[in-house]
Parts: sequence; structure tokens; C-alpha cells
Amino acid sequence: MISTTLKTVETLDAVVLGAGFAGLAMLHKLQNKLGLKAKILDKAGGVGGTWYWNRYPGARSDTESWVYCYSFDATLYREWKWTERYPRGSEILSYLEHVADRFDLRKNIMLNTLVTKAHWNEQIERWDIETAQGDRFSAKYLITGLGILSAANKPKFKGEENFKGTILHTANWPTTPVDFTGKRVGVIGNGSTGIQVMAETSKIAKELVLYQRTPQYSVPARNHPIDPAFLDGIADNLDGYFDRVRRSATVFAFEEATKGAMDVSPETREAVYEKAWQDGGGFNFMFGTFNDIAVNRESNATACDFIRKKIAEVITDPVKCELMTPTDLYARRPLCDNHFYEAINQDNVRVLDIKKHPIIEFTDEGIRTAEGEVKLDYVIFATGFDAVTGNFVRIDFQGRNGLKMSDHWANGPRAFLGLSAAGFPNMFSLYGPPGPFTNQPPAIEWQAEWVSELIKNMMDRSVSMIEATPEAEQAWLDECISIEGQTLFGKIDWWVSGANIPGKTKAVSFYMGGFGEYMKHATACAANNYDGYIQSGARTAMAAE
Ligand code: NA7
Repeated sequence: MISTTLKTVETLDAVVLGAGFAGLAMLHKLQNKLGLKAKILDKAGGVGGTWYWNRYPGARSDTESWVYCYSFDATLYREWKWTERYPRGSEILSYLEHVADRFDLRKNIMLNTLVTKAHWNEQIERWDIETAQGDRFSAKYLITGLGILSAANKPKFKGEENFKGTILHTANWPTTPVDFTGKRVGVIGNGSTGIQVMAETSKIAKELVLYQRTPQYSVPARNHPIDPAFLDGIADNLDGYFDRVRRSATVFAFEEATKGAMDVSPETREAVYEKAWQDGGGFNFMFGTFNDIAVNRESNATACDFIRKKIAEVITDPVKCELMTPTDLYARRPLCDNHFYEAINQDNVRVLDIKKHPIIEFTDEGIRTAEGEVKLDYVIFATGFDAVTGNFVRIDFQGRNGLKMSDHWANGPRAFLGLSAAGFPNMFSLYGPPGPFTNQPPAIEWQAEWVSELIKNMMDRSVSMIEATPEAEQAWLDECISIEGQTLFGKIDWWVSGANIPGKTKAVSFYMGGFGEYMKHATACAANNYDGYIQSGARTAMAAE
């Protein structure tokens, strides 16, 4: 049983929420660069964030490993040798555990610690933080690294309690492996998670049934082992390499396209798509082929046609092929897979269209739709996340004058640079909304450095409080809305707008102007004495002083 006895308040310079890529980078900067008293609090039983929870079979990053990592330490980069183009979830988890050890972070990480509230204390200009176990902290700075894809979305179906098999959710996977050999497995959802878990499970399950609402566009990942010498080559020019990566829009390793799909002949277009198909990678296909697939409907249609044609080449069963062929825009997060369509083609795999015949109920033996009952041993929910804001509204954040984050964000997230919500002084959200939409680790570590420089600057000038102005917050949101309006990403319903959660207000949650442009905004803000923030003088001393 959780004890809720309140304990003595621990006074810190900073509390960091979350021990994933963001939290670890931030703690490293605070603890090892600035010498502050800082602590990470995380409800998980280990470090790793997303990669602690998402241990389902087939879990991988679909970003190339050599840019799905930190670049802030050249020795770390040189020492850690990724083994595959797309790192397995377990390998990423080991990497983050290694980082926690290597930079001596564990001494300031409290695990199994669920933060329930964080209130701004006006009198002393500090954050009062409490956990479910009754731990209490007073911190000058509150920095969140909560992740935009971490609050699981678990839709509820009638009769689930009667099901005698096992129900699993990919985002809350057991720490002990689950063996699906010879089992009957149902999977609900075919986003980037669903296609990974299905490709892997189809190899051993007796039967695999996909309960599909919307078919997706996916391209091959073309995973392969990597030569350590290749990684050494990057390490030799680490700053230059990551500088190029970060100046791009998407923060991936590939070169982004500079031409539109309609600017070339049909033959050239076909050849460009074919090359990308052979090279592999979803983001590469969307952003490395042509520069207007995500903004121009005509160009988008050419990519759709190409992928549909490829799906038809792989899935030879005509019924399955029709079910798996998407008809809407290619404007969700681009997917890539490890032989997903080949898996669908197998005899032990069935696809049920639950848009046409929705799930009626779970029975004691399986799932019933209008097409009948299917008997199952396991049902895997790969139904994604209450993305972006999910974790922010689960914690009772209260800023100035008791302003609740859940009220401030009732119509969607708003925060200057995605980092600072007006009314929430000395609080910074790494990779928070509305912020960049990119490959995350190199973007996150850049933001962590930016925040640490801001804190250093405040300390140097004896500034005790900094807060984004409502005007700066609004102007930033307007810019995000304007840019997203020029893309196709907001034209379909998916997690980026919150449309995947029934009843959630649809909103613009990202800055789609590219990370290179994002850095220019944030750098200009800092260079102009943190233009967009109001600052006030020293009222409380730092705990470390
Ligand atoms: P996604 O991409 O949100 O996919 C969730 C899937 O679950 C998708 O196929 C949904 O169908 C389906 N879904 C969600 N709710 C239901 C209900 N109620 N009934 C049936 N099917 C449902 O989540 P992922 O975990 O795959 O990936 C999220 C991100 O994590 C990904 O973009 C990566 O960046 C990492 P729909 O398409 O809405 O019809």
C-alpha cells in the first residue's frame, strides 16, 4: 500500500520530471555543468522513459541509431557502438542506463516516484512538488521531460472483464518477456507500434488477427548491421555532423529534398521514389524524396500512388490487399516497417476491418464483431497515446494565482517556444508543446543546453524569476498555427492534433517550421536578453549557494 504520510520538504535548485532522453540530458547539465542540487523524479522502476515502458516484441526506433542519441559528449559517442541501423528498444534502454551511470546521475534519480502535484509558491518564488508517497520538494526550477508519447491510450470495450485470456498494452509492457509461440493473438491498432509488434509476433503466433480501423502507408525500413568504423567516422567530426543534422527541418541523418514532386518528370519521380523505397526509412521517404509531399496535395498523391502500388506487389491475397490499401492522404507520421506487409500476407495472419464491422464486445474466449467471434489467447492494444498533453494534465500543475495547466491548455497546449507556458514561472518543458516536430534526442539535448544557459544567465545576474509573457506565448502559438495550416498534417485525424482521443479538443501541438528555424527563434530570444520573458530580481537564494 502506498503511504501518503507527508515527509520533510527537501530543498533543491531544480526538480526534473522524467528519466528519459530529456530528463537525463537536463540532469547532466544541472548537476555536472552548473553544479546545482537537482533531482529527477520518475514513476518508472528504471531510467529510460519511453524505452522503459515500451518493451513489446519488435520495439525499435525508426530513426537511424547514429542520430538517435546524444552528441554532447564526444567520448560517449565514440565509446557507444550501436549495432544496427535502427536500434532495438532494449539497446536504447541499455544506452540510457549507460548514460545514467557514466555521468553519475543515478545518485540524483528517484524512481518509483509518481509526482502528483507541482504548485508555484508565489511567496518564495519556488515550486512545491509532491509525490504519491508523500515526498515533498521545494525547487527553484521545474523542468519537465515527460515525453509527448507516454500517457497510454487504452480504449475500453464492452465485456473486457469477461475475457479469460491476457490483455496487454504496448506502452505498458510487462518487464518479463511474453511468449506468443503457438498462441492466438489479436492486435488492435496499426500505427508505428502495431506494425512493429505484428511483424514480430506473426513469426511465432499460431494465429494473428489485426483489428484495423485505418490502413496506413508504410515503407520498408531496410534495417542492417552497422560497421563500427562508420560510427567512428561521425565521431571524428561530431560537432560538424550534428550541426548539419540540427540545422535541417527534421533532425534526421538523410539529406532533405530541395525539389517538389511536380518539378520533375514522371519518370524521374518514379526513380526517386524507387530509390527511397530501396534505401528504406519512413521519414526519408516523406522528406528525402521531394520537399512538398507534406504540403502539396498533388505531390502527396504521387507518393500515395507509389506506396499503394508497392503494397499491391507485396500482398498477393487480393482481399487482404484491398483491406490494407490506404485511401486518405499520406500525412500522418511516416511509417517504416520490418516486413509488415509480408507478415500480413502470411496464412496465419487475418485482417478484420473494424471501421466497417466495429468490435461489439470481448467475450470470455475472444472478440466478437459482426463477422463473428474470434477466439484469442492474447489481445494486444497498440492503440497509442493520449499524446502531447496527456502527461501534463495527469499531474496537478498550478502556476501563478492557482492557474491550472489543465485549464490553461483547455483549448490546446500553449507555451512560448514550446518551453514556457505563461503563468508558470521558472518552469521549462523539454520537447513540450507546441514545440518542434523532429527526431527527438538531438533536439532535446539542444533545448536542455538552452535551458541550462538560461538558468546560468539568471544566476549570474541574480534574477530569481523568469516567465514567458502572454503576448510571446500567443505570438508563438499563432506562428505554429500558421505554419501547420500550410501543411497537410492537420488535414487528417491522428494523435498530433489530439483527434485520436474521443472528446479531446483538436489543437495545433507542434512547430512545423523545422528545427533549424526553431533554433534561430530560440537563439534570438536568448541573445536579446530572453526577449519574450519577463524577469525579476533576486528574492530567494539558490540551495547550492
Ligand atoms: P498511433 O499511431 O496513435 O496508432 C494507434 C492505432 O490504434 C491506430 O491504428 C488507431 O486507429 C488505433 N486505435 C486507436 N484507438 C482505437 C479504438 N478505440 N479502436 C480501434 N482502433 C483504435 O499509436 P502508436 O503507438 O502506433 O504510435 C504513436 C507514436 O509513438 C508514433 O507516431 C511514434 O512516434 C511513436 P486509427 O488510425 O485512429 O483509425
